Amino acid sequence: MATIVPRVFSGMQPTGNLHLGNYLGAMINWIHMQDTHECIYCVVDMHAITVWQDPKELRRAILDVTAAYLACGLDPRKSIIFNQSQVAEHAELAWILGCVARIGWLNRMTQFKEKAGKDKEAASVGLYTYPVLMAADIVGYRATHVPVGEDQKQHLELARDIANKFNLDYADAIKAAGFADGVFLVPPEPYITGPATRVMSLRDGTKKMSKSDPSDLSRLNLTDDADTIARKVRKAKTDTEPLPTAAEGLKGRPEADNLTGIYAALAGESVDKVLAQYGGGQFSVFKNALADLAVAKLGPVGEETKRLQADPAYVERVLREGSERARAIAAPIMRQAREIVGFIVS
Ligand code: AQP
Repeated sequence: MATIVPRVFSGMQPTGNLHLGNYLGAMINWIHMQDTHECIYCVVDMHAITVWQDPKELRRAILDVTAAYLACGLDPRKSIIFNQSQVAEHAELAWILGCVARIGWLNRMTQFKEKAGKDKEAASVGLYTYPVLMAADIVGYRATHVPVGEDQKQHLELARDIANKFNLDYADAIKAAGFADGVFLVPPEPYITGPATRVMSLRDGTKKMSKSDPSDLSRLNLTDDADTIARKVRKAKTDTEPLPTAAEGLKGRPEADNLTGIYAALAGESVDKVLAQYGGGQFSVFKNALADLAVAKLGPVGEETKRLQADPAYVERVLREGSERARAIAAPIMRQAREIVGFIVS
């Protein structure tokens, strides 16, 4: 009963087009882990509405993000692919975990501070408690590994703290339920690895590449066509110095650092190797090479995404079947959670 199965859970928000940061920071690991782990990949639509979304746009974005998942190489025969709102256990467990988490813990979340901006009183309660729902998403499947970008590290630490506190608060009930080691909720391990765990904006090397940046020039979307990719790379902000010949020369040069990191990640090479080839030369030469590389890597993903977007019935079926499989895992865990906290389960 208390066996812990190695299990991966992660998700992306349908708040716009997926971009190179989502791809290099998380997706690349998601794809590889399909062959070594049981994987559950979610389109986190409930997280999306922490900021108001137009309902028609949201519905389309859920299908678009799912199409992008499939186009990147997530395989519904290997992984469970579904959207969060179709599995009600996420919301139910989030309520219980919200009663375990402390306000002081949430007050320390830097992403809330960034997203809420100056007028925190006007932010939604959902935006504030978002990390609790994220914890429920993960621990509700007793997932052990969570592949994410660097920006999610703090939320993952919080998820571990919540799981540990739940296990302590309900230690006797957990043992009585048959979990001899006292671990009912499994503290998840963040899996933050790869050459580009934090991809920065093409317009400002100090800001994260993000779906919600108002400037489309700040990111490479997975659906951008070849001309658009080339134009965005050419327009990417750089400084006036030529590229250095070794990685240490990138210190204090955020834009050069970002672009060489992107090149290295896409080419599967080290930054030093990239600089050995392009260091000392003009940015324009390097940018042309980067544009060609990005078109070669992202072009096929964009084409396949568009093909799948034209077949919404198939994409909906993937989500429906994935939701059923996800529910089959989450429902018994939720039932145990209800019993452990003392609810009457009939
Ligand atoms: N710039 C990035 N570099 C590396 N990884 C990134 N991720 C996001 N941006 C970068 C990783 O992608 C996964 C999904 O992220 P998300 O959709 O849940 O939301 P987010 O982290 O808030 O990403 P965005 O693009 O910035 O969305 P908006 O603008 O809507 O807030 C996560 O694993 C994340 O780490």
